[in-house]
Amino acid sequence: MKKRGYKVLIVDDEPVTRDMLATLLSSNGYKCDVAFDGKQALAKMDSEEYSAVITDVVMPDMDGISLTREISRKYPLMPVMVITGYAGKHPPDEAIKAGASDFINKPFAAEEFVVRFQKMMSDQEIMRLAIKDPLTNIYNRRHFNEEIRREIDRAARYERKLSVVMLDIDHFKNVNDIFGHQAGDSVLCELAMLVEKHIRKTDIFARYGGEEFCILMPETDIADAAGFAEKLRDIIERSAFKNIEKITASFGVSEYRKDDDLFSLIKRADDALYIAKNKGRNRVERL
Ligand code: GH3
Ligand code: MG
Ligand code: MG
Repeated sequence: MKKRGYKVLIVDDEPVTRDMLATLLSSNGYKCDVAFDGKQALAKMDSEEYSAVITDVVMPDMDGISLTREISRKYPLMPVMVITGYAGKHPPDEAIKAGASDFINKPFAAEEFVVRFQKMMSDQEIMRLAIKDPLTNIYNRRHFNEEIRREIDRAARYERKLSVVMLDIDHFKNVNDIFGHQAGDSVLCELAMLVEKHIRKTDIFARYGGEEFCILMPETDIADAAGFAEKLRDIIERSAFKNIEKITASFGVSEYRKDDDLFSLIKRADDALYIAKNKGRNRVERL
């Protein structure tokens, strides 16, 4: 497995354990960073990207279980390994219930720790492959459909707003024909990054097909979703892309209605997109 660029955050108030873990992981090819408690760990995670977290349980300010709970809420894909030293006070299943991927009891053998850590990382990689699009590294259609089902249930049960924005690049075939498939691929990646920068943390953004993307917007009505789509349309039109300079995109927007299912909600966004294409592209339509 490729480890280059993998950075692990080690959270422990005891310098001895912290340094031991850092040495162990570094000698196995991982980059490491350290924090002395949960609060400092969360602050670091706000400004740095990590591939995994290893945390002790008993620490001042914020303990490892609370930290794990907070991480799984804020970063659902982050693998967390909890090092449990006081099995009596903190039963191991507490760590798993809080969202940890694995736990290991102190004291442990170095070899066991490394094997368990590597297993956790490869499980995480398999999970990532199942839900992410390999080109753009945003969610794939399968995961989007799972999320939309869940959000529809929530919108129905609690009578909440939910909208879908579908985006399709205009005349993308020309980009491939004129500049080549590789240039086309890099436009898809650049566009994904651009959109990701402008969505909310609670929005779900996915590559739905070739040059078609979907944004699921919980707690958003159709007027706000269409307003957001219009803003995005304008940003895309004004952005310079590598190699090809300009692209435009068309948008279709729909909002959850009582008795909608995944297919009917997406179909309205798709139909609206079709109208946007027919009316000349580079525009937003809603249905
Ligand atoms: P329209 O404005 O009607 O959407 O026109 P279009 O050319 O964008 O649409 P069309 O569906 O005719 O063509 C889509 C193109 O997207 C053709 C296909 O080769 C390209 N495409 C799909 N997936 C990828 C990909 O992963 N990489 C690249 N480079 N091109 C892709
Ligand atoms: Mg297109
Ligand atoms: Mg298309």
